[in-house]
Amino acid sequence: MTDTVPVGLCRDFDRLAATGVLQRLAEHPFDLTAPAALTPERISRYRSSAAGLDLLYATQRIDEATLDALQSLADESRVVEQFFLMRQGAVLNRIEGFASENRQVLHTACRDLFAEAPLAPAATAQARAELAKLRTFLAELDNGQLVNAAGAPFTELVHVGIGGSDLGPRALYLALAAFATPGRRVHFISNVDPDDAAAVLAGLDLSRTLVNVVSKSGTTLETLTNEELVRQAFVAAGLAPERHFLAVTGQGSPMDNPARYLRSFYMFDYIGGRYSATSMVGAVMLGFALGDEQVVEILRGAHAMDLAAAEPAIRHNPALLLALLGIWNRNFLGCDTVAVLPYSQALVRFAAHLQQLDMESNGKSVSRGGRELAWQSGPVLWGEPGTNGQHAFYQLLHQGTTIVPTEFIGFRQNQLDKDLLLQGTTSQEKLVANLLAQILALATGQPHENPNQRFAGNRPSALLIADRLTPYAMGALLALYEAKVVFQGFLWNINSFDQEGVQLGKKLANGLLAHFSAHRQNFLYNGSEADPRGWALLKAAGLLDEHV
Ligand code: G6Q
Repeated sequence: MTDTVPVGLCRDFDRLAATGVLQRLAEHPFDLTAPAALTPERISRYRSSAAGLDLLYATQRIDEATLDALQSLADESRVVEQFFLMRQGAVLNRIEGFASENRQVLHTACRDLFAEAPLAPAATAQARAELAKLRTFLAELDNGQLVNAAGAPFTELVHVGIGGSDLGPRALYLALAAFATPGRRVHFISNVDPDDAAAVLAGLDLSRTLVNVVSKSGTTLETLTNEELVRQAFVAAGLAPERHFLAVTGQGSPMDNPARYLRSFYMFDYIGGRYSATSMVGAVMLGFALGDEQVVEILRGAHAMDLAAAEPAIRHNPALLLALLGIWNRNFLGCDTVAVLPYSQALVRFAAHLQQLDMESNGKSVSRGGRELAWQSGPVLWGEPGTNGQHAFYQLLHQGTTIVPTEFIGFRQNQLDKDLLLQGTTSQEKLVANLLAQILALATGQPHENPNQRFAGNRPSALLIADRLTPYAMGALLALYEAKVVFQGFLWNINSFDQEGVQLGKKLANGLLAHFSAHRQNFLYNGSEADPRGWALLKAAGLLDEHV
């Protein structure tokens, strides 16, 4: 099935009846600082669960009337129906009436592997075939069939990619490094800054190193440059790159050249970069580090959340509920940013992944109908692990003039079995006590006669909590945020799957590079004629010799 989504489903946000209701409710949002606001009954009732994750949302500025209106908003925009059409393979990556991408959006097909009747059978068959290739490759590494020229096993893997080909995979690896196979290490090169590659390569035994080059397009400047840099390091060490380099790319891309690689894996047009962590883009590196069973666990967790996202009742669909609470805070309470604060050191790069996922998807100014938006779309998303953040920027969260809604992430147990009992409590207990204390402090505030010690409260937050950060839980968490972003895009009636906003900078960078190379070849080149502003900037920044 490759239908487009019926235009009738793409309703503009400002034309939905529920937006008017929500605007009226937002004149008097629920007051979390009122003495009887945060009752035990409210705290236990405002909880929604799926795939082993609980969403606690009593500390949002909502009541039953708000939730009912948010339900109407979801019903009116038929977001769950659109999500289902997406999973079936509808062409959602497009702008009606204008030249645009025109693609299906099928990252969910990578984890529909477990369904008896997958919703997009052709895409899931391709995902199955790639997973089977990966399993064969990993088995050959494990049983010693695939070794280096000296007969020694590969112990290191350098993952080379950028943007969607780096952030999600890297966040997942760091989140799950506690489950890594002993003796295997993963390193990442993404930035075209040569110091990034140099720092990674320093001290690596290249003879035992695999290099996983990941680029869907096979044309990305940073990745191709870094691949070449690393290839040259192998050649200089007397090693044959084709015995060490792996490729993950789109079929038919310039990188689709199996003779240059030990193995080639594919990802497909219908999976966007920032949604690709559960395709081969993440799976090859994660399979090397964690083994294929853990990769399957990640996919299982993600699949469970994809299924849960099909629930139309918002109170029973955490991904949709989180999306709607975000819209309440953004469009009706006027909050410009959202902070994601994981109380788990392993999630150190998760906010960086979500920055891309959310802001590249929903940082848009035109609707799917090509109309300039008359409403706000995606907020600025940022975050850092707690408790570190508490000792840094939480001052602003509690007492700043900007209200920042927060999404806390926590776990009941830590990943490893090491902990310390000190002064009657474990470190894990200290961590979660701090998390819950922040939630209460932000919501209820603290009156004080000294204005400098006053906390206004009414700062909304939500908590996502699971038992332990396992591969399954990580898959569920990743898919929850993917679904949240997609739901918000549907609600705002924007295309969450293109990224035209990154093109202009790329084009101008290529123009500036032309100055450098022409300048290198011909000392008399006068670039000011070709591009006076770029030329002037290069000179003002001291990047070209003054006398040229
Ligand atoms: C993500 C974007 C972008 C992309 C990178 C890398 O959704 O499309 O971040 O992932 O530009 O692209 P390649 O994988 O094609 O190298």
